Amino acid sequence: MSKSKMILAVLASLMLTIFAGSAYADYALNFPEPVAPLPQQMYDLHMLTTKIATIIMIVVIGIVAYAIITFRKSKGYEADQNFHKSAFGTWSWLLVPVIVLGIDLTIAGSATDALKQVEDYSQKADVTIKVIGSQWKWTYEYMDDDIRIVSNMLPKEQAGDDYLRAVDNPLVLPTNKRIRFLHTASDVLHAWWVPQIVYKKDSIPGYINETWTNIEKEGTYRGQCAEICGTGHAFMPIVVEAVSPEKYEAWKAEQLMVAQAAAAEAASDKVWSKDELMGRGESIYNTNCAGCHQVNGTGMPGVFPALAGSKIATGDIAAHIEIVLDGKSGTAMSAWGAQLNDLELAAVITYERNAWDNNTGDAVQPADIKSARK
Ligand code: HEC
Ligand SMILES: [Cu+2]
Repeated sequence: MSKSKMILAVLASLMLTIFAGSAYADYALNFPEPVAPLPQQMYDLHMLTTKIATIIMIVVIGIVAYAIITFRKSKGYEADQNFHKSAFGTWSWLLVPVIVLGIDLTIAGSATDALKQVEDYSQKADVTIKVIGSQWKWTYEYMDDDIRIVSNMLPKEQAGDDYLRAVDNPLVLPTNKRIRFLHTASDVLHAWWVPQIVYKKDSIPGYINETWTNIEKEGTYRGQCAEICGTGHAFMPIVVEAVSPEKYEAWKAEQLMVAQAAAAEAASDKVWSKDELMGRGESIYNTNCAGCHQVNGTGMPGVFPALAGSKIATGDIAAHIEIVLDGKSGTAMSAWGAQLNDLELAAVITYERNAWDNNTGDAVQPADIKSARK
């Protein structure tokens, strides 16, 4: 192939990649279209500034190109020593800053309104969600209802084409309601970022940031953590499922029913077999604990202790229950007593005491947890 043919082929394949349509929809050139009024306003601002910047770029490059060609030395051009005395030379010093200021104020005018809305907390929210970032998952607490969702990235085998974008439990939200997000984190800085539905603010441990939205269209909206938060930063995607208020109410009722059934089950005096507890404990462990202690229980040397062969996980049961219930203040090990019910705690502790060759043979019962709670 000749050189020019090769360049043509490369160009053609580039064009194909850019314009090939649906297969490459995810690699669009611009931001995804917002589905809420305030993000839409921000998107429009972005388009306005991009257009202005493009026009300025074309004008400036045009003038520079014209000057390079017209006033070049090889043509014998001699610099005009009296340019500054001409009318244009005199007034352009005033004119250019005025034009620049005019453009700035045009942008600032629209931006001020958007900024004012970002900080507008005066309206009552219909739904309030506390969004907690942690290494490396998102937890959503529905403040008006007793619902709590832990959202983990799906492994490659389950996610397929949506690998790095799919989660086990999405955040479900109603459309056409004022939604208030309270952002915080349990360990390091994170940032919950779903540009189609809401603007971004940092999630900071011990501090609460607020954002709000009103989603106008049903659909699945994706995002990710937007603050480098450690080695698992790329593995905390976000999925928001926006549904009609009716569907939302139905979903909520179902969640509450499931939670109630789970609470009733945990409160019953049934004595569980070790195998039953192990079966439940594994998934609870993988969802809540493996982020730090790792799926195979090896932890991360110097940061998160290994549970495989750990003194606590193979020693005194009371001490094991205590650290899981109350956590260890000043470390990343949080108190799970408020987050998991008695059965879940019994199951996860039983799992830790028997998985990875810990083989203590212990089966911790919900009743043991209940009495340890005091
Ligand atoms: C955010 C990270 C993190 C998560 C998630 C986490 N832990 Fe821990 N865990 C730690 C750290 C750090 C320690 C060490 C605390 C210390 O310094 O004593 C620890 C210690 C422990 C210990 C004592 C181990 C030993 O030998 O010292 C047990 C048992 C334990 N965690 C169980 C759990 C269980 C059960 C879960 C899930 C319900 C869990 N952890 C989730 C960070 C975590
Ligand atoms: Cu993060």
